[in-house]
Amino acid sequence: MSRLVIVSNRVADPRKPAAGGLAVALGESMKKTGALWFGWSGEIIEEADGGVPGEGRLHTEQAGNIELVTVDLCREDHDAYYLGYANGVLWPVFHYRLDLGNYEPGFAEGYRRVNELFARKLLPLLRPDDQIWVHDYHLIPLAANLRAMGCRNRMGFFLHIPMPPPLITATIPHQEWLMRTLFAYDLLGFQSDADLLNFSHYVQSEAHADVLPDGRYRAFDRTVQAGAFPIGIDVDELIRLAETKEGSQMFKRLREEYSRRQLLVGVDRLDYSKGLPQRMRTFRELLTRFPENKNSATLIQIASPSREDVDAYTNIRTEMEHLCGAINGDFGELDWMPIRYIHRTVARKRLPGLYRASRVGLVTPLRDGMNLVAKEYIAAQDPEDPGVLVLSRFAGAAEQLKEALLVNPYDIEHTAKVIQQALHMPLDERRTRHAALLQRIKDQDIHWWCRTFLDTLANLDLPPLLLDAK
Ligand code: ADQ
Repeated sequence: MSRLVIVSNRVADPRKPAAGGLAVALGESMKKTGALWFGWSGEIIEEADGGVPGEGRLHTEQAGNIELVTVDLCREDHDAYYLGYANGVLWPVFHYRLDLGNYEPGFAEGYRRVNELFARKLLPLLRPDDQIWVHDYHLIPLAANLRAMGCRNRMGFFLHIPMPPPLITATIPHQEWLMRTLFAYDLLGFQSDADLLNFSHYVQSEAHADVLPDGRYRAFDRTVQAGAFPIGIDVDELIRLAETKEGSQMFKRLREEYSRRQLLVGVDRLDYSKGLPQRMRTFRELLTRFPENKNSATLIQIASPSREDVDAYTNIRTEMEHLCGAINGDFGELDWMPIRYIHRTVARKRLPGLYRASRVGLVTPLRDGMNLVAKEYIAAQDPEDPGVLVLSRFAGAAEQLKEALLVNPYDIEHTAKVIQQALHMPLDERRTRHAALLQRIKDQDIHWWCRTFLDTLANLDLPPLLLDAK
């Protein structure tokens, strides 16, 4: 069995409680074969302390039979690669927010430099039969860099965020180069069929690729396989967490506190793609249009701080504070506040109890690759008395979770009506919808996702060729 090499912007010790679902799932695959996990150390070295562009010190740590290898970045590289091209250009554009892109000329150069640095540091650590799995928009050109240095290993890439339509992709500075580097991989994974279709349209219209009869794409003297591999969650772990002492205490406390009221929940990073201001306006519309919800419907919105040093994120915090303050001021009573807004990360073990106590889960991003909160909300419900998921049709999850109530989050009036429907849904219908949703997230859970992607990569019959990264 060949060793697995994971490359992602950040690296986590899968044995630590804060590791998160992805790290745990990858950890499981990695444990089987032994593995190397490579990424940025999280350290930024200032120029005054010896930080040099395109250079970085390596750190190695052993986590069982997984080797964690990380590299430092100097300030200039970090700002151009991470804050700049990755989160200031690719993130907004891939989420259809051309207005929020920050197209400074030096960003692409820094992004290339860091990908080249990653490749240079990783190459000597590779064994000939390693399988390499690269994750997300930070590292699109990594395979092309590795191939240019002579690497012939099998390489797969998974894009966690949406793939936009061709003309949106075309707005990205250096997009021809960026998209061409995708062809250095052997397998490309997307979250949904819609993303795969956008990729397919792009390569046919912009790269003049041939689609082979078996569905593979041929361009730039390379053939690449592409598919949709919707990421899942660890459903059993979520159910277990909901039923632990801590989970059930949280559930009981909230149910007692809100015994005469209806709870709604939202859990997100504070990111403009998550549609939070629209959600707050929709909640106001719910209270105005259906006044019976006053002194009853209560929204707990947890929004964890995120990327606060990227310019496009500065306004959203102020906007949220303003909206929540205004709604609470206009509708609140001495003994009731409509919105409990928490601008912090909540410990993972507390989320299942919160989800379970909430009659409605609000997952209403304007655009999202998948959205794991939607799946966590379903997994945490009591099957005898489940809550209702209100889900944006623009989340990748909507392709799978058809039994949720699907909404257009830009349409505040209609979404408010759907939330009202969710709050009054009869028990029978709630159970039927929940059972179907639960089955779906069980069938395609995080283990299924890891296994399916890696098996597909391992079984490809493709001798890797070389591609110039320049
Ligand atoms: P994210 O944009 O981070 O991920 P999401 O899929 O919702 O979005 O995952 C967030 C995770 O963090 C969930 O497990 C959630 O429980 C947790 N989380 C979020 N807010 C939290 C809070 N305030 N406190 C505690 N925990 C919180 C990217 C893509 C998604 C894609 C994932 C995985 O943008 O579309 O689903 O990767 O591929």
